[in-house]
Amino acid sequence: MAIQPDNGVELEKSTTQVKPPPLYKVLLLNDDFTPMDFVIVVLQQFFAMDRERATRVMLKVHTEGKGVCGVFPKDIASTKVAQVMDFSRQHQHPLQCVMEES
Ligand code: TYC
Repeated sequence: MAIQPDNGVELEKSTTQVKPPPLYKVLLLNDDFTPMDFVIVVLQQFFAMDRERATRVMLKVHTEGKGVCGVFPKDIASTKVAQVMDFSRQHQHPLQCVMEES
């Protein structure tokens, strides 16, 4: 199938399939030292969760070892990871935040 622009040039329509950009899960990892209330604040502040949802996610991480905070395009996921890691370091907590392709 060809497209005919008004300048007379014929353009071949591309048949290349473009995939949607990959999405990344942002996860929190459990540790023995970060206070539960601090994790709840992180989830509220950086992932826009209300206190109830943040508490549920925090408890999932606490009991299962890890939990998903959200799913984002790569650049947003990596910004979230950096923000959470900086914030945790500033407060001298060892909280770990990682991303993985989903
Ligand atoms: N396990 C921590 C505690 O008992 C709480 C905690 C939850 C730490 C989630 C990190 O990602 C985390 N204080």
